Amino acid sequence: MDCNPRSLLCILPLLLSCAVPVISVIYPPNEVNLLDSKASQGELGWISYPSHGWEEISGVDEHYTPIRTFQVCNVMEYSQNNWLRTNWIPRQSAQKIYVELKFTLRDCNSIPLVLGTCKETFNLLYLETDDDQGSRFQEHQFSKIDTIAADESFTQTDLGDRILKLNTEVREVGHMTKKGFYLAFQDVGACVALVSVRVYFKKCPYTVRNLASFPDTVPMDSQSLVEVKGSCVNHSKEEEPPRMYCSTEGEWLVPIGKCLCNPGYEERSSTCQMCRAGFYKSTLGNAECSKCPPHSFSHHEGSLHCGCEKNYFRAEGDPASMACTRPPSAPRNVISSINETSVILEWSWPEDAGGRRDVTFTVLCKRCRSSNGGSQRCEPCRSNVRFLPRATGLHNTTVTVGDLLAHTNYTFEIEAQNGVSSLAPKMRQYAAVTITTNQAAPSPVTVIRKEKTSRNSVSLSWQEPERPNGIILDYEIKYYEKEEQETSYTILRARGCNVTLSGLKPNTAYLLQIRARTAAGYGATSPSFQFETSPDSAFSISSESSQVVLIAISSAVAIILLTVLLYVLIGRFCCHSKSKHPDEKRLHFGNGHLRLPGIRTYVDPHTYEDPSQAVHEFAKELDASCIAIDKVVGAGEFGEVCSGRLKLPSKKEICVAIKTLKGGYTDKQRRDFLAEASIMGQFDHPNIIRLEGVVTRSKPVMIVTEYMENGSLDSFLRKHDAQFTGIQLVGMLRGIASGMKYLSDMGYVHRDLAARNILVNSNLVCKVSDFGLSRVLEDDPEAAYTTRGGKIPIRWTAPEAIAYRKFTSASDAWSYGIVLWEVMSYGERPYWEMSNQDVIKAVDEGYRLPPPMDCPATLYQLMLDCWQKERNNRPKFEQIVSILDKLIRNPGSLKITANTTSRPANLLLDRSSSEVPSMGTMGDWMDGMRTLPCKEAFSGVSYSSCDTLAKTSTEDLKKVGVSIVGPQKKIVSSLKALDSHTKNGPVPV
Ligand code: ACK
Repeated sequence: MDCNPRSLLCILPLLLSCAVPVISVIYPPNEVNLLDSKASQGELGWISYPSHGWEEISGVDEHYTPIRTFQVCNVMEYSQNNWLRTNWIPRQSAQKIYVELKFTLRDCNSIPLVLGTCKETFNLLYLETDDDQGSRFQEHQFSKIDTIAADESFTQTDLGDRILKLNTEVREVGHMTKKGFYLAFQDVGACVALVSVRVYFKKCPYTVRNLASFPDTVPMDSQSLVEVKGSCVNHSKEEEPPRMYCSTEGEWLVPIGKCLCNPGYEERSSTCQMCRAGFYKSTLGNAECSKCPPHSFSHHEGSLHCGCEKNYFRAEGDPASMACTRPPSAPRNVISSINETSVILEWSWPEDAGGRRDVTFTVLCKRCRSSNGGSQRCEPCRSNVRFLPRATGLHNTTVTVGDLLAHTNYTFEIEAQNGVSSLAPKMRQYAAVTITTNQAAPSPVTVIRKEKTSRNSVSLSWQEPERPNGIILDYEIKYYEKEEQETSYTILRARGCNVTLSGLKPNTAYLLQIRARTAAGYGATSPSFQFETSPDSAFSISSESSQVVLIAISSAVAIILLTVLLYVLIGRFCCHSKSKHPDEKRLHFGNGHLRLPGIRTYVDPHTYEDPSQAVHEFAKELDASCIAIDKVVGAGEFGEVCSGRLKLPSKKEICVAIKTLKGGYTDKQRRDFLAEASIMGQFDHPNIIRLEGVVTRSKPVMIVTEYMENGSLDSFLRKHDAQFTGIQLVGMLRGIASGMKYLSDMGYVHRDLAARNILVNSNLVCKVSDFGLSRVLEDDPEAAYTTRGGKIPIRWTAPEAIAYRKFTSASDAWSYGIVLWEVMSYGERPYWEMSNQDVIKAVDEGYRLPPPMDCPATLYQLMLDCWQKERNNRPKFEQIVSILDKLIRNPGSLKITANTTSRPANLLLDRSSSEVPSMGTMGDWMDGMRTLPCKEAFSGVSYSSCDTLAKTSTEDLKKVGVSIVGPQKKIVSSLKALDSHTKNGPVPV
């Protein structure tokens, strides 16, 4: 239809024939249509009254959607009253309805020839009914809603054309109560086209806010809001009751409260969705699902937490977000420092803490004993063992364990634990350390008894301390008058557990305390013990008391005399040690013996007030310009050891070894370093390393000694395994023994005699080296901490020196026995790889090193003699030199080798169970015989050859008076051995 504005009927804006795609109209979601004329493609069937008034025609809307429209344009006629009534519209839940009209309306001016009846409005009316009244129509039943006028009828184009304009008008119809209603359009003479009629009401549409769903809600027609309760969406829970208000305009307002997704669910598009595999959510909340932490997994959807991988665990309090963890590895580098009967254990943090920070340490104490079969039997330590700060739950990597038993083996198991250790008992690891406690001072005397009391004396006895921790050497008894309160007291010593105190005042109260002393020192003092002397009943002194007085007087005189004598001796001793001239230092308590004038003795440089004075007394100061250093040959604790040359004025250049003191030393280090020179400088013997001099006035500080081409004996022997003849070895040993004899004659105890401290020159001459004081041992890599923080080279040291630091020439003799073994085994490590603790134990239990391969029996016997437990039974160095001299003179005797069948499987020979026959030289053997009952019988008998002796039978021995079974057997077996060796002939030298 051509829409010419001049054409009367052109009131529709668009043409029906225009073929364009249909665009469906989307209404706002809060509007619910009750009627939409556009939605109907067919006839709407509305009633027109009169029938020539409103007419239904098809057309297109502004979107070219086919629509049904109504139009009326009876502008040429008078008295128009044309009604158009809709079908009955059910109200549904609406209280207020909206009517949206879209229409075009021609203004009367645009219509040519119009006769003055033309109108530009129409009326909108409604009728409420509870049911459809069909075609029944009565005008007066309708109520007017409004008169509808066009806002604009035409729009002026740029070209001056006027285009019909579509008007939209919306009217509300107030509180509806009936089930439905009709709308009516009354035309009173306008030219109008009703393009669309939409009737709707507003609602708050279904929505989900804060995971709560709110249903479609029809608002009230008044101004008040409708409060609506929400319900939590699936898999969610109310955190706070969700509510919202629905406004009259169909809008949701003020959401309050919310719901949260259940564990295992997360919020996705306003719903709670299951966590995907590999994710978890353990809590109620709107957080997203989290990825499984390390070492955990979730194979299923909706996991609340992730399971731990194999060998990984989660402790009870561990959050689900924490990685699964495992027990820590064992602590590392356990170090024990024994101090008497306590031990400080230190260790390093485990390599793997299992992924946790809550690592603590637990120390388990076990007391271990070796059973007869050699296996260890351990039992938990006594409950009174003290742990400082405690045994369990340690946060630091150290603990002090006290109140252990002395000389006892303990094993400590140190376990690192964390929060999951209890969940994996099989995975728990610990580090163990075995220690043997040292000596300890005795525990206090607790029981003291009064045996007898008189006026002037009292006899007391007491019980030995519960834990003597060694042999009690004596007791110190301290007593004083109670009234004097310790301002003056008397101290006595007693060897046994009783004492009589005399010279006491009658009728007086005394307090007394006792403490026991062992090699480890004094124990704690006993509690004070009070006693009273009897009252003085007579004025005269009884004969008994006069006797006591006499004894007391004579004792006092004797004590005074002794004190004076001692004072004189000690006074002289002190004067000498502090005097300047070495020759004057003649009186000394070297090696525990009073040394007599006329024998040169060693002077401890520490007895000098200024030890550096000692250096200059015993060592020559060299000018550094006389020394040329060639190369470094080794390293000592204080610095490098170099080889070089020394050229003194008017002397031949000689090769020297130069020990240097590295820079940055302390005063003490300098003193200790030079102490060696002070000691060495006092010696002058072919088997003691010779001191050439020292450099102290320039830097570096140096000690210059003769050069020993073959270096240390141990490495030298290892380099030349099995390359020497027996005689050569014995020659070396003789040299060492001779050097040691010299040292012991000087009163010097070496304390660290070992092959590594013997130097060998190009002529295979062995010289004792490495002197010093305590630092010799500190220096020695073999030295291990044992007693009171001191270091001792366990494998070389006599048991008494290990146990209570009794270092004497006799303990040096023990060490010599070990050197002997080292030499004969060409530098083998004594006791191989046994631990120090095991060595101490084994030696203590009587085991001794077995003879080295091919070791002459005589030498092995010498070793065993050096290793006598009783130190006084060990040979003196003088005797050792003499034995070796005799061997050298009679090399054939070296042919007899000691029994080696037990080597190496049964490495140690049980000396306690097997008597090793003495295989010394004939001379030694005869020397040995002197201690036997038959010594007189042998004297005067001349044994010119071994044959003669070998043929001696038990019977023969009986004839000469040897009737004791032991010695007879010993002699015969010795003879047999000698016989076999003489038959084999002498060893070629
Ligand atoms: O076994 P060696 O070569 O001999 O290595 C050590 C090193 O220095 C550290 O002590 C060597 N050494 C020590 N004193 C002397 C010396 N007087 N002559 C030659 N080498 C020596 C020792």
